[in-house]
Amino acid sequence: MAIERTFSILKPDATTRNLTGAINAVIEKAGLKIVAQKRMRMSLPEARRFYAVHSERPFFGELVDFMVSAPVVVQVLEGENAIAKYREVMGATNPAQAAEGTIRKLFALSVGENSVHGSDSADNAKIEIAQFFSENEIISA
Ligand code: RTP
Ligand code: MG
Repeated sequence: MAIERTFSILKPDATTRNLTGAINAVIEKAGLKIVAQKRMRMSLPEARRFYAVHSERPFFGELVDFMVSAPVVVQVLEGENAIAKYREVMGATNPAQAAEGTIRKLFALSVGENSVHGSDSADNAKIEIAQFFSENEIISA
């Protein structure tokens, strides 16, 4: 299996409840390596661009407002099969449907305030990583 990179966000509901370390522990325990990380405040244009695929969805306004409401931690995760593995570790979008032990089961508050984002494909991982990190900020070894 190939070593992949995926893009992760610890969302405002996680940072405001001081869960950065607790979530990172779950990520690392799953064998994913945090090869880049920064805490930042997302701007409105950045959030709109990031979630542009959802711009026609009824929850778009709410989603963007939430993402700019408090700091986020953006990350690049690396490991075997990292994209699918992180989706598994995150759990279902709606925490009520998330499996035991997943980040969303452990920490998420609701379908909106669901603690983490993870890329859903290799193409999107590339695009999302490039939106927030330059290659020299990603330290694999
Ligand atoms: P993400 O993109 O954040 O990793 O989450 P996901 O793939 O599991 O979910 P997606 O369908 O891509 O939706 C993106 C984010 O929008 C919010 N959402 N709210 N109120 C709602 O019905 C609703 N549906 C989705 C969630 O924060 C979701 O993570
Ligand atoms: Mg998604």
